[in-house]
Amino acid sequence: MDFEKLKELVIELEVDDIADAVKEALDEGKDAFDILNSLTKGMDEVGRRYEEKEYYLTELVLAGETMKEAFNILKPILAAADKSDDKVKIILATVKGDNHDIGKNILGSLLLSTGFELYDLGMDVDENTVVEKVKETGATIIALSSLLTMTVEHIKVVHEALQAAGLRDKVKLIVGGAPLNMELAIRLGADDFADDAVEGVRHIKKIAGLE
Ligand code: B12
Repeated sequence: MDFEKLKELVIELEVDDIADAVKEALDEGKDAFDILNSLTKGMDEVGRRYEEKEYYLTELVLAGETMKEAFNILKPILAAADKSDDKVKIILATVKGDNHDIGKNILGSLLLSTGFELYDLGMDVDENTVVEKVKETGATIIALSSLLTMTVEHIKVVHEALQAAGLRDKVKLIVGGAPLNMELAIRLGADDFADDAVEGVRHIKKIAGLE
């Protein structure tokens, strides 16, 4: 199972075959990160086809499902790559009103494999859920994803809810997603922004004081 074929399976929306293909690649000794990377490249191409109007919403949904099937196989392996104790706790969520979670899930998988204790709240998450989770877990990092221009303002809502709860100076808030950049992120009350998941992990390590 070569990497090009894995990428093709995402592009061709082979939701029923992807899990076996990922298993096959793992059995052959391929690295879980490299597999994830090929799948992400496939997803990039799906996004391009959607923008070019070669693919429509149905295809997008199927591509999302295909990625999820693959993640289910990869997640425990990525998580097992790390064995350290005393992990930094991080809350991950896609903001309220936004149902895009593929990028968030990639970041989550990488964080799990890099030594964080991850609390993934899913998508369409409101500010109170985030605040409650900070109280419950004592997490020191919050990572929010927003793919829609319409929903980026919700980052500010979370920032303000944390302030109101007296928690804002106890946590670092990092955000990501295509409509964002550093300037907008800071304006919305975040501490940091990163372009992609790999960069995101690097930034998160830094703000967590790990490097
Ligand atoms: C797949 C997809 C969907 C799927 C989502 C499936 C799922 N489970 O996620 C479905 C079909 C559900 C969907 C729905 C919609 N979508 Co859509 N979708 C996409 C698409 C094609 C790809 C997104 C994706 O997964 N990319 C692959 C991942 C890997 O990349 P990513 O998400 O950008 O994440 C990377 C980085 O941004 C970063 N990152 C992401 N989050 C975070 C967080 C942190 C903390 C950090 C550090 C980094 C980080 O790291 C990731 C990996 O490197 C994009 C177009 C595109 N090319 O991006 C449109 C797009 C995002 N969708 C769009 C729209 C408009 C919609 C709909 C409103 C369409 C509609 N008319 O119904 C709905 C909204 C539903 C809702 N309420 O959320 C627009 C948004 C425009 C805008 N700026 O507001 C886009 C840009 C398409 C377009 N050009 O019009 N969509």
